[in-house]
This record gives sequence, C-alpha cells and structure tokens, in this order.
Amino acid sequence: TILSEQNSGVLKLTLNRPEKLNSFNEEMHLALRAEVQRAHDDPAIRAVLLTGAGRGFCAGQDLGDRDPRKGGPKPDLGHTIETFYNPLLRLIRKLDKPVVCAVNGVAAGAGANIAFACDIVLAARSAKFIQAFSKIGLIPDAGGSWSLARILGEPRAKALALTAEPLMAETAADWGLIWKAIEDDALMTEAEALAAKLAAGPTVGLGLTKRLIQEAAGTDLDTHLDRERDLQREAGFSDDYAEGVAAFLEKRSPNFRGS
Ligand code: LHQ
Repeated sequence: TILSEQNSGVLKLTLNRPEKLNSFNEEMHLALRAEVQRAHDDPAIRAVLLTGAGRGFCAGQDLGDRDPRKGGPKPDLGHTIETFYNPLLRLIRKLDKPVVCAVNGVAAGAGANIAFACDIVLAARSAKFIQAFSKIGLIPDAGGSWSLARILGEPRAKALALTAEPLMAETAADWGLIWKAIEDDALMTEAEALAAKLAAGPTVGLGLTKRLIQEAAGTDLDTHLDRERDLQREAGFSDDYAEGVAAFLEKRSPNFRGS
C-alpha cells in the first residue's frame, strides 16, 4: 500500500491504492507510519517526499472499510482517530527533517489535511482539495480544523469545511494553504528536485527551523526569542554550520553532511 524508495537522502513515499484514490485503510496507515518512523530513525534519510499513485493524491478514510449497511454497533471513530490519524500527524510534525508533499490529484477529507500538515506542499494545477467530511456528517480531522483556522482564519476555514466545496490548487496557493501550484506534467520533477535540495541541506538547522516555526503560533514573542536563542545555539554547534561559513569564505558551494 506504500511504495518506498530511498535515493541520496530522500525517502520518497507513494500512497499506493490507486483504485480507491489512495484512501486509507489500516494497512496503509500502518505502512505509512512505519516509513515515517524510519525517516526519524535513519540519519541517512534527510528529507521525505510524499505523493500518491495514479490520478489522485488521497481520498481520506476508505469509506468501504466500515460500511454501515452491514449493521452492527456504531463505530467509534474517536478510536480510529486516536489509533491511526493522530499518531501519523504527530509524527510528521515532529520529524526533524523536511517533508515535501506533491499533491498529484484530488486530496479529500483526511487526505487534504495530511497534505496541509507537511512542510512544503506543491500541487498539480489540476489537483483540488476537498473538506469532504461535512458530506458524510463528520468534522474535519487529521488536524484540518486546526490548520485551516490557523492558516486561513475563520471565514474561509468555515466556508470550506461547512460546504465541502472543492478548492483548486491555484487558489490554495493564493490563500497560503500550500506553497505552489505547478503544471501537472512538471509536478514530480519539481517536487523531486526540491526534496533532493533539502536533503542536501544542513539537516540539523532545517529541523530546528521547522520546529521553531511550528512553535511560533502557540507562544508569545518574549518566550519565542528565548527559544530562538536556544535553538540557534544548537544550530551553531552543528558541523554543517562550520561548513556553511567555511564554504562562504572560500567562495564555494557547501558540502553539508546533515550533522
Ligand atoms: C473511495 C474513496 C474513499 C473508498 C474514492 N473510500 N473508496 C477518519 C476517521 C474515521 C472515519 C471516517 O473518516 C475519517 C477521515 C476522513 O477522511 S472522512 C472523509 C472520507 N473521504 C471522503 O468522503 C471522500 C470520498 N470520495 C469522494 O468524494 C470522491 O471519490 C472524490 C471527490 C475524492 C473524487 O471523485 P472522482 O474523481 O469522481 O472519483 P470517484 O468518486 O469515481 O472515485 C474513484 C474510485 O475511488 C471509486 O471506486 P469505483 O470502484 O467506483 O471506481 C470510488 O468509490 C473510490 N473512492 N474515495 N474515501
């Protein structure tokens, strides 16, 4: 359910249930989480690239997995969230390495919100984002109600979530939900180049940067200035900082090793 390729520092993960628009079943959840965990644990992995196989990126939860027409007790979706979605979201946000998302086609429900949790999101011009939850009586999960409110503010967040209207990639980029909309046939080349560039970067500094930016919204400037001091101290102890400055002074490109 997940295709995994490792190539010079980039772990490329492809959601691979194209006949179901890469919607999540338990197997795909566990496989994806294991791969992101591997990205945490393996110092040779210095960036992650997430994308989808076929014409879609991800249609959220596989709705065939729990067909209510089959009867039985009502499902505990809170348990599904706690067991599968929340650990994945936390892992992506906590990963001290850049995560690039290449949204190759429709991203619906949790599929859209997992994309928004990644660090840099590129989307094919034809891709759309749909907060599909309200169509089936649910609420935006996978961090969606948080990221939409935070990034867009209440008016747009509420309209998207309450109406489930599709949002085209270009508008998503104009609204700041993603980094860029890209011509469909150029998406993978650009996303792979970006991931490769990040993987060749100063991984310690990039990871600390990600952490600081994520912390910023939940804190005040005074506290945050102290955090910048502490994390800059840490960045200054990295070998890549010494290499970056040496390369600058020697007028050559740096050879960062990720430590
Ligand atoms: C699917 C799905 C799908 C199964 C397309 N499941 N088969 C968390 C916790 C617990 C429970 C519930 O949920 C959550 C989080 C969530 O993510 S809730 C939201 C779940 N997702 C949706 O509601 C989206 C459902 N899908 C759609 O609305 C459409 O498929 C979109 C708009 C994504 C794409 O539309 P089309 O391009 O017209 O494609 P399609 O609808 O024809 O889909 C292609 C195939 O994929 C089709 O199968 P078939 O055998 O007929 O070819 C669909 O049944 C299947 N598929 N999404 N989520």
